Amino acid sequence: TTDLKAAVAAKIPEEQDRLKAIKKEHGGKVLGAVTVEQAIGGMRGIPSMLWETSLLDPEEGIRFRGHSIPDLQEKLPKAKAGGEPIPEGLLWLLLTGEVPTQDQAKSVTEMLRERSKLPDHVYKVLSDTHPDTHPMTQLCTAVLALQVDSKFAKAYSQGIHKTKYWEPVFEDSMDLIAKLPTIAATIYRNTYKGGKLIEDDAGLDWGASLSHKMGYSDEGPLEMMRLYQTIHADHEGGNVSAHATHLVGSALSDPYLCFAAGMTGLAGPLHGLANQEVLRWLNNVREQVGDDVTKEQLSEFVWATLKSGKVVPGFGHAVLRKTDPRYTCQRGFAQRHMPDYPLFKLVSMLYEVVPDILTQTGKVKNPYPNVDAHSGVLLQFYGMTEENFYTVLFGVSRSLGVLSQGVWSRALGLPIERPKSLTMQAVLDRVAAQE
Ligand code: NMX
Ligand code: MLT
Repeated sequence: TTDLKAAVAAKIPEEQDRLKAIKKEHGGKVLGAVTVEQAIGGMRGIPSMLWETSLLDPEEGIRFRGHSIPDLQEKLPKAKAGGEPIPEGLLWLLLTGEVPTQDQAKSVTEMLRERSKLPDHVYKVLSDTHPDTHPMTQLCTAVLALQVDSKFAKAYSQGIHKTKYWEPVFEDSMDLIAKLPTIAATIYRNTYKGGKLIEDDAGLDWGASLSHKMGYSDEGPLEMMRLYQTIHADHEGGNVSAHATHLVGSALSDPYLCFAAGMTGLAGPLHGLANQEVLRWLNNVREQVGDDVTKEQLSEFVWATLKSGKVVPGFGHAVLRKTDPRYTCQRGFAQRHMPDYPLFKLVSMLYEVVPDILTQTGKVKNPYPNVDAHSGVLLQFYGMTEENFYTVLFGVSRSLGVLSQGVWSRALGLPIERPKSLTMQAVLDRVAAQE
């Protein structure tokens, strides 16, 4: 079939049975003990939630439904031969577990295009926001404004049977994903281009049309945006944006409400806002030292950042312990398309300098670069210079992963999330009881 909803529907019974069997046969088995350090240390490493769309290995990085990023660059359908994958193909993969054919990916492009029109009131909400409102706040506002059209919220209020939840959740998720490029481009044009919007090009795929509506329609930025939107889509379930979306969804809040929650988390500087922070940091280097910076000057700059009690943005990771394959993928793109670009050279030099310094601090668990260290270089090269907008691009992509999982969470009947919290005294009491 080329019908995405039908393809998902066909998978649901076997996955429901699989989960039932896992619960029945292994429900009482232990996945891992929880230490005091984990409970007070951001729950790092505690295996405590289901997330079907992707899985991360600390050394190797992310796999989407079992596929690594290089693997997907090869296998996913493309807009042009030998080019970058289109994110619609990834959406099919995330939702069904199967790499789509060219026709299946094309049908997703068409399905999203049919749903892409933004209601007038959302344009109005966006044009009425205070001009200094951060683009991520505007994104959350627009998503919440769309919630009035939630098919799940309506169906729930009309008493939908729980076995059918996934269907309106699927519909809302596709509606929202379809509209996000227009929302993002509208935010961009309102904030930086005097509100002059750009007519869509009906021949373009979902990722490319985002770039086009922002005002960048050459082949270079279109291909870059397809890749960007593919690789930022998902990073298993425990990262702040995915977990927030999942948590809020577990209360049966509809996809608009869940996604807005995820995006308020993505807007934090230790998470998605790091791509903005990286650019600011790079611009500071260039302002203070110039473009011909030496490794020694760069080292001094890194140390100064650390000594002033700040993090080096774009480096480190809560779970990865090697260079992020999303970084490597973007570096490959830069090597192919902009090898002599000064900003790329600066970022490459940072790769040689920062890991050593972070290792010398003796406390940073992963001294290597993450996805955010490199994305700004690609965007700057194609003229998208407004770094405060970068996290919105990350957020549009993240919708693919977190909303796909949201469909599966409802299809599998996952319950409301409610972990146990403890006071410090309760921690001490539990420890004492074991001694
Ligand atoms: N620069 C300076 N210090 C760092 C860095 C860094 N890049 N990374 C970790 N540390 C510090 C960290 O602040 C902590 O210090 P303290 O004990 O004084 O509180 C110590 O090293 C141990 O932290 P880790 O266990 O290595 O890292 P954690 O899991 O707590 O945090 C990040 C992970 C990603 C929040 C952290 O590495 C960081 O702040 N990186 C910079 C911001 C960034 O690039 N975020 C983007 C992540 C990817 N994304 O898009 O979400
Ligand atoms: C992400 O893409 O969500 C980030 O790398 C953060 C994470 O996985 O913790």
